[in-house]
Amino acid sequence: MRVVIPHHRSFIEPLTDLLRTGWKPLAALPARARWWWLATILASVALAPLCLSQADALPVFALALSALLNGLLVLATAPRRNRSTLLPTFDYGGIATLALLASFGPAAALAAFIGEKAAGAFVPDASGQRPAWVRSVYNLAWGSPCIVFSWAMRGLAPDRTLEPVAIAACWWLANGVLVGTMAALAQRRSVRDGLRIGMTQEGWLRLQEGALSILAVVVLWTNPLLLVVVVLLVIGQAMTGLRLFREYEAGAAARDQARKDPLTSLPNRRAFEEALESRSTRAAVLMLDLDHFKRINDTFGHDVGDQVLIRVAAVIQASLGSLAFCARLGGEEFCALIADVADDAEMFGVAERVRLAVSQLQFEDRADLRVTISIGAARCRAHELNARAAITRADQALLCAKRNGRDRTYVDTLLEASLPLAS
Ligand code: GH3
Ligand code: MG
Ligand code: MG
Repeated sequence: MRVVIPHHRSFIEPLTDLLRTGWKPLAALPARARWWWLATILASVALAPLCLSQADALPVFALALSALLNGLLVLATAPRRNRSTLLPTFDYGGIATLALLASFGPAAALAAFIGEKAAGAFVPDASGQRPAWVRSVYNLAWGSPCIVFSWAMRGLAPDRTLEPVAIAACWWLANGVLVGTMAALAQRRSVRDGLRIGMTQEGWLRLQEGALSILAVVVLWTNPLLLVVVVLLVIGQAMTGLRLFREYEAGAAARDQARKDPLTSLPNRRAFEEALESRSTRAAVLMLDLDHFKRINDTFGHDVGDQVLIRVAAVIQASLGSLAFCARLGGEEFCALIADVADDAEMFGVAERVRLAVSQLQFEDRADLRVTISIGAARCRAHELNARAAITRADQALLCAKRNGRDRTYVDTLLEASLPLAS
């Protein structure tokens, strides 16, 4: 007799799911950004015991409490609607971390920081970029070395009142340098560029944090009753956060608009260029061009031409689904970046599916209107830094498809095999 063990979804499964899918955005980073990320994680792991050993005989429960309180603060202050919008405000350590660093030392600050990041990991992420938990680990990776560095530098201050100033200044510096370097590596910029970003854009946010924290700590030391001032400062920080993120939202909407083709609503060339930067190693590119589109315009008029473009865009998008990033490059040219393709045969199959779907398009009031497309397809190669080389090859394949009768798909490797001299 077979014993059937009922399958319970253990708590491990969501965790492994999370790890599997959560790794993807990291895997899409350029290699040197990944190495930097790994190095900072290792550094933070190595520095944590040092932090804890420096704790000024702080009771363990105070540590746990500060972490918990800070975590709860993040969850409580993030608004229920669109919580993720406010998340980054508290994502950067802020008053709690710095005040704790100045008053109780790195162990307390680290615990609070970890609590905040852990809480951040459970706030839903709507940005569509990295999952919140990856951002949390990411921030922990640079945050911990920053805390230790800042604490170690407190000796620069001539007296105890100025100590928090030294700590805050060093926190700001270390934060800016680390975040900027990471940003530069992730965006394939030079480290110098990254430092500039870190010290300006990122740095200003942290400078404000630092200034508020210094005030908070000094105020606490001079008169404990002035705790009210600290509370006001925290509220002020939250208001600044709200304003900042309204600006962020408006900026993000404007950015989205600048990356959208108004006619077909597909991403435009600019958005496509950006998507190319984060392609996977198994990506493929399709270049798609309508056949004799000029004739359609000339025969049926420009308005009908526009309708054809809209319908074709929708068909391309629908037949490729969420696995591909489709864009209108301009005119009657489209392009698709397919995330994961095993071999040329699979790529050809996908392209043919799109081509057939377009050729079956029906226009109710114009039975005589037939639309076809030609497609050039190429897969990215492991040694190529980005998908640009694949685009060039797909373009050449498209040209051959046009020359050889249109309404067909050509794959770049077939050209190379049959035309060894046409390099
Ligand atoms: P081929 O098969 O070789 O690609 O021929 P074609 O006629 O499709 O290509 P060609 O590049 O000669 O013509 C493209 C035409 O697309 C010319 C241009 O007027 C038209 N076009 C470009 N953008 C738009 C648009 O937004 N709307 C409309 N209706 N037509 C457009
Ligand atoms: Mg054309
Ligand atoms: Mg064209």
